[in-house]
Amino acid sequence: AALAYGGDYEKGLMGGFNPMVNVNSKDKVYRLSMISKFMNRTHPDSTSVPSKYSPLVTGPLLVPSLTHTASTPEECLYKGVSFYRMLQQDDGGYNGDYGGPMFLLPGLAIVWYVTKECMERQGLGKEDVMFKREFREGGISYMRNHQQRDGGWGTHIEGPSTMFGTVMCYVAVRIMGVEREDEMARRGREFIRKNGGAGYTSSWAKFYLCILGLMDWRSHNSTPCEMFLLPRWFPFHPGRMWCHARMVYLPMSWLYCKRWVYPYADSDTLIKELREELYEEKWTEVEWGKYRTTVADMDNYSPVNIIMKTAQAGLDIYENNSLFSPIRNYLRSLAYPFVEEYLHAEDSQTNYIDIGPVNKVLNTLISFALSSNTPGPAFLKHAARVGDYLWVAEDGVKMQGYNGSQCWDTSFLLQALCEGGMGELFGTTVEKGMSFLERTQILSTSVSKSTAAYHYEKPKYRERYFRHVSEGGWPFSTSAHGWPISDCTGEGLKAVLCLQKLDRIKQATSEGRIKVISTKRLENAVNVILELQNTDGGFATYENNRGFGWFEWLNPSEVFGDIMIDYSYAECTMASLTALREFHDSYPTHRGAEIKAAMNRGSKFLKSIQRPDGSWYGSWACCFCYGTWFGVEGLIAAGEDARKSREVRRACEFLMEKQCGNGGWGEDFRSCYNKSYAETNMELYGDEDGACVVNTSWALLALVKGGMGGREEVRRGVRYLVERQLPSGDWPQEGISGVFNRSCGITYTAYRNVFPIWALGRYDKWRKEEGRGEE
Ligand code: LAN
Repeated sequence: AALAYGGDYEKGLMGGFNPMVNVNSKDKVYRLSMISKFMNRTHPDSTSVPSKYSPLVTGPLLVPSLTHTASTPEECLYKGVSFYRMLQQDDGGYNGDYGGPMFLLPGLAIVWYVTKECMERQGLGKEDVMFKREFREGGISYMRNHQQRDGGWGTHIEGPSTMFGTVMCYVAVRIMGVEREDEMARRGREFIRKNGGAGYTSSWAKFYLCILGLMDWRSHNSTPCEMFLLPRWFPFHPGRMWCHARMVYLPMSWLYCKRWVYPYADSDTLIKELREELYEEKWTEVEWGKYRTTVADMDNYSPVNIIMKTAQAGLDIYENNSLFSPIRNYLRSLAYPFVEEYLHAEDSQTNYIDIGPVNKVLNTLISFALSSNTPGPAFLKHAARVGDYLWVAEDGVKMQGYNGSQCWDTSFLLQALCEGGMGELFGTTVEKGMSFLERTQILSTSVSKSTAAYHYEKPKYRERYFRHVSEGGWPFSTSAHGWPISDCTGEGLKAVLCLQKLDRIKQATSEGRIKVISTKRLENAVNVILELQNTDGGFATYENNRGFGWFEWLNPSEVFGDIMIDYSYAECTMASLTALREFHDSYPTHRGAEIKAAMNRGSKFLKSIQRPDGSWYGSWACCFCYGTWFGVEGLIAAGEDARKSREVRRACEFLMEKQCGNGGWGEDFRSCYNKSYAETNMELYGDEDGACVVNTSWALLALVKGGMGGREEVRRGVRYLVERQLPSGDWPQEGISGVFNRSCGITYTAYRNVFPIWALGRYDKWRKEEGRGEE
């Protein structure tokens, strides 16, 4: 069974396993059954791999060994690639499990429920167009697997229970069909009631409760859509916010201002039951106004600032005092048309995928509401792309944090292969990868004039919908998604630049098997990057930083930190700088002076955010090992001499100091949360010494780059990677690697393959250049 549009079922199963609280015991069984799926697959490259490296090669079959483990780093490297290339998709990209957050599937379930009930009650058919029964059943298993011992659910799979996670998941399992007396439901309900009832959940969960008719809109803070009427120069304009915050604010403001509620809530028995289950007090006696400001401590990662609290109190009067209704109604009548047009623009620019999983489900609901609560054409287009976000894995069906990490993972792997000198050997893999990157670059001129991409790239529309230039950029996932990102563009560009030097790729392009990526297209990519540099010299994610630090005082989310503006990040800065450097080396005449100036400013920025202990904070993965790798790589690309640089030395010293007893590196998720280095929490994950392969690889990448290849620390780190490799050539999936908004973990299953391969490849190259033998 194909898992809809995002990927295929078999590969879904390969997606990787997250060691979370309840499912550990099944790990081994799943791994073996996954590998067996590949036993009969012939890979076109098999014959070119020296059999020395694939001990079980028989005839044209390359089969990962289930018993043999690598003994040298080089063998380990080839085994790692031999395994991982089998997971390449037919389109040349990679796809992996991108789950982690627990609050996403519930959003989908809630929108599915209200739309399906409306359709059914109006006699419009029962068909579950947006969320099929098999997936819902898988979703229930997912919830069962991730329920914690205390009965709650976390905000993400490895976090402790929060009211946010619990209320969302509880409501989700009930509406997906779990009975009130089911053990999981009973325990979940107890957790909620013990913590004061659903009124103490955080604002996003309250939002969904209001939609379902499980909470009165009085309990939700004002989310005025009038904000979009403000003039562009206004210091606090939604167009200045981080695009993810803006794109969630947009549908939320529409639904809030309309006070949209599931129209059959009052006559729905399940809703009536839930109204009893979620609160301590009787539903009819709840004083809704009081819940507007309540939130459980466990959810309150970034408490709402006093300034925002005051603003919210003022807005509460504006929303509920009849004195203001004429002006409110007037302003809203002006704002709705633009908000609706903007929602539509986002849908069509992204082919109904939308920038992320939250606005995806809210926009879907609005498309339904806008066609008088019936499944109109826009709703059906939305429904058709729900599958892009779903993933079938060992722990159940989940909604992913994005429509995948395809482009990002593929760019890393390809760079790793090139750097490790394996590009020619694994020719089919790189050829398919190159073709994927070619098709994934965001273009507006080569697509049909009738498509949204062509239309919206015009400056007039970009301006209108607060979009940055897209043409030439690379996205994180697919070109259909279409939002370019600084570092994804950087990594994509670097991958293309190194691939283009390979004979195999030259041959494939000259024979017409893959399309040429013209110099113009590379220049466009550089243009996207240069345009994205902030005035502080750093690079943010999708757009320039358009706001101010004080926007964070207005962060209403409670559960997330640093979400209001697009900040400059170490990671985005490094990827942009290294890409500019590589490009400049190959094409020195194109905007040469500007590129040099950009690199200088970028380098200064990186130095300015290096911490006194030599490390960099990583915002998008866990945590200081990740950030420090980016810092080192970025500085060196921007011209720092690894051997002489004080900054690079300090960074390397930081890393070496953090090495664990067994030679690996590891770090706890609390590093991200608390912004200070935390050793692995051994009770939860990691091996006996708290190290894991992903962090070890980042540390090794930084150290070898930083000129420490000959150090004992590096040799031991490499040894660690060899020892941790599984007989198949895969590495174990360990603790959650990714993070966003400081507090939410997100799984990157590709990291356990891509980064060990890259680190070993870099080490191997260094070793050969130094003329050293295998240890
Ligand atoms: C991502 C995924 C990719 C990631 C990198 C490219 C790795 C990073 O270097 C820059 C930031 C970026 C683009 C990023 C930002 C935040 C995202 C989009 C995510 C972590 C994927 C999911 C997350 C998004 C905000 C989740 C939806 C939840 C909300 C709170 C809106």
